[in-house]
Amino acid sequence: MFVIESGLGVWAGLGEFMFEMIIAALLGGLMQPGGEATDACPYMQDDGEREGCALPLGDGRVLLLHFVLDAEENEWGEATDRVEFRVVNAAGAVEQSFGDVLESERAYPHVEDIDQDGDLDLFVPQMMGMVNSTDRLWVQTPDGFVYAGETFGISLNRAQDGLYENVSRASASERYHEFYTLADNQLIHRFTLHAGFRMEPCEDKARCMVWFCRAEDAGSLVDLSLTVAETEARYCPAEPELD
Ligand SMILES: [Ca+2]
Repeated sequence: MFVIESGLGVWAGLGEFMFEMIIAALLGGLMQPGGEATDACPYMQDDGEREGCALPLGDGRVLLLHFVLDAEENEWGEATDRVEFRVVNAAGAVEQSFGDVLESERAYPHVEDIDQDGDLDLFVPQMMGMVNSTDRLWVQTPDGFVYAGETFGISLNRAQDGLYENVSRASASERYHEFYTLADNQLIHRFTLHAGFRMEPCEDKARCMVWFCRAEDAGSLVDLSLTVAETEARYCPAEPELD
């Protein structure tokens, strides 16, 4: 890593070779325009406090992160952190500044092109359990990042019919499959499928392991022109084979 000790004014007058080096550093998410060296964001902080870092957005643009400890208070009156973002283009100009709450103690925000439109979108982690977490999603648009909504589970993924799915672990043998739509930069929860194995009385044994999948929290099915039966038939996962 290297550090350029110069302000933005001097920066504009640098030679072509230096300029290319700076762009290369920006592409790697290593340096903040204006001089300060910035590391690429890790996925998780092992110990200590999170430090400022950068997420490459492509085309020489980077998303710079700055953490403000104990800046907010959540609904339980607990102090939580805040993260400030700056989108900086290849010329070193700030395109957008915005911020968000960051309730997760260890996880860093990360970028991923969730809607596959070629622009990286931003996930800001909130409450984290052993497996599941809540993330706040910011979709990148031509006008910058726009807050879209919250998602809960292991990770949000594209599913069939333009829906998005996030699977959360309810227990060792049960999962919740949360389905969303993402349109007009709004992530909207549509329905939940509860699936897994459970023990039930059966004929030849006292109890048997039985596969189940049922729609819950399905108030938005009407908007999707789906009945509960159609939803379960179309979106329930196949019964996995047991060893
Ligand atoms: Ca995208």
